[in-house]
Amino acid sequence: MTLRLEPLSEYRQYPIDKMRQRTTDFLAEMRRRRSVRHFSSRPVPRDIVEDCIRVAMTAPSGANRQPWHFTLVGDPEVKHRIRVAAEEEERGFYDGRAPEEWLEALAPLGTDAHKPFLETAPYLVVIFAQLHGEETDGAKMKHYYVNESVGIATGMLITALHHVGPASLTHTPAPMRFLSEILGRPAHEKPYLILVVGYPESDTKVPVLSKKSFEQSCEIIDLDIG
Ligand code: IYR
Repeated sequence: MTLRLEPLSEYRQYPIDKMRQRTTDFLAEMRRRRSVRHFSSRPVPRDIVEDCIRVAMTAPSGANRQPWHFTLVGDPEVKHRIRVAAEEEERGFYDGRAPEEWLEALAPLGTDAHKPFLETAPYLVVIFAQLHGEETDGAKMKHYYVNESVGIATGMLITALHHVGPASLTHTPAPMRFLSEILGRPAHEKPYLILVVGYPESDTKVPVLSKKSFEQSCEIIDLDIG
């Protein structure tokens, strides 16, 4: 493939004060995001979730290979099968496989092996990471930085959904191979994460959690800092 260039015509710059207002607003908006574990069955319009997935698909990726696949599941019967299989794995995790230290780390989140939200939430976005792609002739196409690329796309999906309105929950039953079987995905696509999408149940409670301070998570190396 050869390099073809075009003008950066869609990029927008804002005056500094406008940028400040935008970061202030966006930070406040993102600080309102919470993972919820109790979902209402109230439907979310599918086109809205589809558009949020389209946002995720704009993510940067290794060599622009876009090594992801999204399966959007709204069919109650398929959600039921996913719930049954996930709860079986989760029981194995909570009743034996998980080390005590891990269970202690999870205690403040109040999670357990029951995953009713996999059925009650109107949509599950099941995200797969493609270990390689396919050329039009069926030959293998190499993918690069697969985990980084799919992680970035997933973060953009979570951000888009929050910006638009629905709540979401990242759910990672381990192991997740059952998702490939239920959803008929090929072996070279590794189940990456289930994003549960819907409205929170009314009066939903969330755990009291705090985020690290800016200084705990970010160091600045600049001329004006001692
Ligand atoms: N997959 C399990 C356990 C779990 C693990 C982590 I790390 C979490 O942040 C939350 C849950 C479950 O979904 O319950």
